[in-house]
Amino acid sequence: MTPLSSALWRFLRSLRWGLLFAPLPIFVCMAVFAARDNSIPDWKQQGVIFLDESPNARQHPVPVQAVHVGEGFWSPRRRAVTDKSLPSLLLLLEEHGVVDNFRRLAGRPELPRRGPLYTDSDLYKWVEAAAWALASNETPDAERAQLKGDIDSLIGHIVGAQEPSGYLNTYYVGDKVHLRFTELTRSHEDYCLGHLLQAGIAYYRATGNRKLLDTGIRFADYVVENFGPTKRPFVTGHPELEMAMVELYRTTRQPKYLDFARYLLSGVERERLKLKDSDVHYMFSGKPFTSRTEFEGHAVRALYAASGATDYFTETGDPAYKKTLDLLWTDLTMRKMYITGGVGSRAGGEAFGDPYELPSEQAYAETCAAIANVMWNYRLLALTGDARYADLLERALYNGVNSGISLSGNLYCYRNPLASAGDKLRNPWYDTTCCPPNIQRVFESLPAYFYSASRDGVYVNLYHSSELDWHLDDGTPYKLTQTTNYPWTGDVRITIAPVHPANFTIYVRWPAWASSFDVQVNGQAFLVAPSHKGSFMPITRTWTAGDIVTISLPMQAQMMAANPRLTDDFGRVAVQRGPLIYALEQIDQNGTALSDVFLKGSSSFTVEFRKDFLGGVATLKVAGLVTDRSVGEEPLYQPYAAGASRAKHMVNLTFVPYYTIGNREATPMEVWLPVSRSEQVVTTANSLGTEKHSENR
Ligand code: FUB
Ligand code: ZN
Repeated sequence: MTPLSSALWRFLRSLRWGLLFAPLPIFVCMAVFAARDNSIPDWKQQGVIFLDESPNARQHPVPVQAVHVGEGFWSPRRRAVTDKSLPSLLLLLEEHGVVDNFRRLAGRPELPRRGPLYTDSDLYKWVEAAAWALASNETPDAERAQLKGDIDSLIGHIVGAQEPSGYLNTYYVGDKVHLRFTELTRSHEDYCLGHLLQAGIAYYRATGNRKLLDTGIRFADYVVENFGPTKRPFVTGHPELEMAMVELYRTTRQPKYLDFARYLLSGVERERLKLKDSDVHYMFSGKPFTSRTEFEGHAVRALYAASGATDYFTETGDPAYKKTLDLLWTDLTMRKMYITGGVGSRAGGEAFGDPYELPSEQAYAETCAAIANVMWNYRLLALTGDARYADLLERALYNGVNSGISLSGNLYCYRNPLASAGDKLRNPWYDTTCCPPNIQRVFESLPAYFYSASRDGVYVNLYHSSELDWHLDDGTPYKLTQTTNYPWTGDVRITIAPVHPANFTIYVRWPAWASSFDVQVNGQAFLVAPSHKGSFMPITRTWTAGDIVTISLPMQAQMMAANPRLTDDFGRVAVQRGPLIYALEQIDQNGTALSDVFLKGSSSFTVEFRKDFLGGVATLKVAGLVTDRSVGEEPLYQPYAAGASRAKHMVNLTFVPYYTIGNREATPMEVWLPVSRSEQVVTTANSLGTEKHSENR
């Protein structure tokens, strides 16, 4: 629908009961409803998720195409994905037979089927990422042409592999045909279909081309026609299809896809499928979503399920879902998440741990799980307009997701630990290569996350130099331009230019980490009560072209402590500046062993901007302490008092942003550093002229 017809529809919807007794308006009203039900929304209006017609959505995400990204924090990261990551990963997908798996079914039977049973999803995710690159205003023409050619050729292979029934999976073919949809707890047929749909939707939203979308629809229809409460039973062994089915509903307005999402989330097939307790625990699927009270099992599966359930709630408003989503969010943020926004404490089962089980060195924190955290919080943010979800999205994005790809753009973390003895963290390829194309699709679609429209105006979700070229709910076009060097500095300047003066609200975010939030409108201090950190501040007025909002955020580094129940981090601190978590890498500490370093409880940090270091970062310098004798030489257990007289001397420490770790040689790394327990420092000069301290720790 065009913005105008969409506004007309909403106007009539608001009047529909009052119009009951007026035949002509009723007739008009019905005609508009009928037109709406059958009309396919305009692809140019659609973002990563499309919520313009979702009854419970507070925010309406904007399309990727509506945002021009200026130079800033994310521009080199996104450029690395477009220039290096996408082409190199496609070569690797070719090399490992992932594309041949499709060619094999499209007329090349001599080719072997290679790789684990979920490889189709990796190619679909690559296509989705490349599609968002086409939608991105920053993708250079030559690369755009190359990507378009690559996508079209891949779509040719994908379409060629589809069976007339609509079934499409490169693993369950030949002698495995009889196993189709019979081993759903492991088969990933559901997961691959979900990614096929998301890729098809992305390509459609980027170009208007329906070819891959229609391929996905044929397979989705096959599933919807053959499975359900009165047909064959279905369960998502790896949740993903829930999100995809709701997005397909939003794209086509066909209720059967929303109904199927409801069926998947209802978890009613436990008996028919003879699912074990361990299955429903691990898959986070197979029992009613609304019966969940905490996160458990496989982290990516659980967070994808929560994302799909949020999508479902956004369309239906079923209150049982919101209650469950709130419980789960509290469980995640109070007990089960790393400070980086990473998720998943255990390598065994790639799983959530018990409450407060968040080991640093053993952390699994798969990149896909941090991405799922972003996806979930993006949906919750859109649903509610509540800034706490933007805060969490930002935390996971800048840290736990961002660490997942090297500065060079062609090496990837699968695990993102918070401490390391010097392990190699990144590789170009994993046999289970789910994370690399996942991170690509997030970075390529990132501009759409910066802003969201709403009925009453626009939300500035994330701070970054950029220009939003969009329209108000009544169709009035405007441009919003943001200039900032965030998160290195905390000043943001927003200029607004509607085509004519218009009354609406600009929501600007006071991040939870910021102790103050100074806002000016056209040079005048702006205050609105109540305002508090971790909220959006609404600025409502008649905006005229050239109006300026300036924001100032304090960017002091601060030491963060974990809940004492998180025993792994007890007595330790992490360093955060703005949304960025910092880490110490041994390579920067002039020979000091990281395992002998302590921080003082009242440290003050100096910021140093280094343009040519790690792609351009702000490092943090602080005076810390190092033991005179390595703690490795101390006994395993000793009287408490012995630790109190441990001799230490001062050392200058340099912190780097966590996302940059592991980009040089392999070196020990630590996010959580032990802190001295006492500020009673006895200082003596040692022979080297450095200060020597004896203190409690
Ligand atoms: O199972 C498919 C993907 O592989 C999951 O999302 C990841 O966690 C990894 O297990
Ligand atoms: Zn992954």
